[in-house]
Amino acid sequence: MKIGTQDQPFFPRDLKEKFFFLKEAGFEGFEIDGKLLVDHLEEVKDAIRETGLPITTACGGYMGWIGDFNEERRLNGLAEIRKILEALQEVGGSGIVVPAAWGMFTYRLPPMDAPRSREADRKAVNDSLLYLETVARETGTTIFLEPLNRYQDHMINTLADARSYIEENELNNVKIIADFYHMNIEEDGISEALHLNRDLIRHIHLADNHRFQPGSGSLDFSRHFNQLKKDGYDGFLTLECRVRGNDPQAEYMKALHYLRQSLG
Ligand code: LER
Ligand code: MN
Repeated sequence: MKIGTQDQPFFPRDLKEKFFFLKEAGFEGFEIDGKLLVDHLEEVKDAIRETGLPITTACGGYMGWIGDFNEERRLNGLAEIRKILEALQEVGGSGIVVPAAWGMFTYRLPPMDAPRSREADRKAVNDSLLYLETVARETGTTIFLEPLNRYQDHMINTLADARSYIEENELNNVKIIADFYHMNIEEDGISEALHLNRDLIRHIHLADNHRFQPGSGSLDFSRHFNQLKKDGYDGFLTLECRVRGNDPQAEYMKALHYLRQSLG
């Protein structure tokens, strides 16, 4: 298993400097914002060539969720995701991380009445995934479908939810991304859910129980990594977390060290 990271405010802003910094820090891959990739494709290619640091995946950087309530926005999101997948193909990235939606609606906070039925939710997500399945096939990429916790999305919260869409539509280019932070809220057990869905998990996001840097909270990373090892997971573990402490950069390096130790 390799360790990657998303961007952080304390990384250099300049793209090439960012890549050199990440390489030097010991990260093995970078999960890039989709818009940053599309808008700076040539610069990203140069940075990969000069540092050898790969782009693993993209996350975000498009307007309109695959399960958007607004049809025009949903279709716009799909068109932008297509562009991101085409760019990923050019840089050798494996695919894009997509939730059903993020911050659009939750059943758990007022007003609690959804503006659309569960059947219509499902149809929107199904339609989007069937379309993205063909784009992923054409571009040799993968759609990593991401369950989010109940406060961030009302449609796909557990790995089992994500699996049900993949199975119902017989999708081959849509897989599951397991995010430890969301799993800690939604799953009965992180290791157990990882094991049950081992055939579909192809990407992982890491944060501790409170979404701060791994090692600062209560998750048992060694235990979950051992489970992944036993199940033959050989994909990326990508840091997606907030950072607290007086010196965020030093805390982040501490978290990377902690993860390497937990990997054994
Ligand atoms: C949002 O909480 C999240 O986990 C991101 O990966 C969004 O896809
Ligand atoms: Mn995530």
